[in-house]
Amino acid sequence: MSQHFDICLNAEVLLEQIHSLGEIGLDLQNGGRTRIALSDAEKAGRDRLVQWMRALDLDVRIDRIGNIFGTLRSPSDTGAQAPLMIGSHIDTVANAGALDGCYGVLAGLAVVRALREAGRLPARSITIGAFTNEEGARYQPDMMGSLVYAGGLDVAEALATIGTDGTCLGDELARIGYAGDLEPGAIVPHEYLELHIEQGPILEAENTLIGVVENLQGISWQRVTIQGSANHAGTTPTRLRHDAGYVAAAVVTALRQIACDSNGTTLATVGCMAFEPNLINVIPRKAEFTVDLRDPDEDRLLAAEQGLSAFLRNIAVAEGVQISTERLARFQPVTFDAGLVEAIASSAERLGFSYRRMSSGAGHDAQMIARICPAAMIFVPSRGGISHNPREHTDDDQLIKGVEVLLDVVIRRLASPL
Ligand code: HGY
Ligand code: MN
Ligand code: MN
Repeated sequence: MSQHFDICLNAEVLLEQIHSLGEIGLDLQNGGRTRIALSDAEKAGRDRLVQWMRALDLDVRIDRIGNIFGTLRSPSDTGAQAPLMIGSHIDTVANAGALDGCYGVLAGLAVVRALREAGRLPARSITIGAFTNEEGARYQPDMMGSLVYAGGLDVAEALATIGTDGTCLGDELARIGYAGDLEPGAIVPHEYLELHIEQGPILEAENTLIGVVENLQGISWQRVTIQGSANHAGTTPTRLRHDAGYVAAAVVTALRQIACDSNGTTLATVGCMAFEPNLINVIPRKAEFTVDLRDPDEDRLLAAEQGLSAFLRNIAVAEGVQISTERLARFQPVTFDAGLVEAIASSAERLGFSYRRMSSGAGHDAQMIARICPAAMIFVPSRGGISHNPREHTDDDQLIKGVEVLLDVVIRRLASPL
């Protein structure tokens, strides 16, 4: 229980809201929920969040890239005060768990609710943020809303993004009614906190409750297109083939080797792949696939990218195919604010919770907001290290304790609430 005895979390409402939001976009056939950015299901999730923000009497604003902000105004805020921001995202991948992103946004509401229910107002305004298109599944890059917000991507360019389904991001944002008027970045946070599930195996394996996230690894996303020649599967000798399918498979194997050669720090993933004409008896004339490379060290990430480029150059000549690449996202590793990191560790210590300092393998909005203000993250364990999967799970008491740490940090960062 939080040390601020008159300020208590309403755990019941927090868990109820996590469950309720998790019901939106349920996919009973494949499991989990799917609220891909700017889809009808995501709109429904947005509408529910705005409803909850309004029920807490927060000042709700939407910016031009659809980021949603709810602010609990401090009496000392005459309108120009930089708020303490708590944020994350509520869009999901396909067949996702209920916690990725949503936990952090609803934890922010829980912190504000605890102050409201204690009849307290913060010495500094608190803004809860839900950033657009964190997952980047339909429109790349990922963390797009927070990237625009932090000034890393021009809003007009982001709005013109064409999705994997051929839709225009700006049109979809307008269609779901979330093309706001607030200039991205108009609310400059004093500092930023993000509570998130670990989505990895470390905390559970070490039987540790709280992850004090010091840094976040670099991310490189690209789309690779291989142009070969279609031909008959039964009459074309191997030596005469320009087989885009074979080359794609060879690249996937080479990427695994690049990852293994890095002593495990570089991670390589080919998540999407399509062949044309995609018929059983035709040698593929075209293969298109995505490459996700990650490493905590920028030089090693660069080396992995260069290793891939060299492999593509060589195999294009060897197999007589044309290969082109398109960069989809590129973020360097980020180090979070030492003072905030220390505050999180102190709160975990004070509350008597086990904790350990760690890196984040996943990308998060915090890595973008860290460009414009001090930022840090808090993790809670993921059962089996599983995420981006309907089996994503964190025990209720772990979820609640994670928010207690967040509340403790917030109250101490805001000095004494009025
Ligand atoms: O890709 C990521 O790490 C995040 O889930 N968008
Ligand atoms: Mn997330
Ligand atoms: Mn995610």
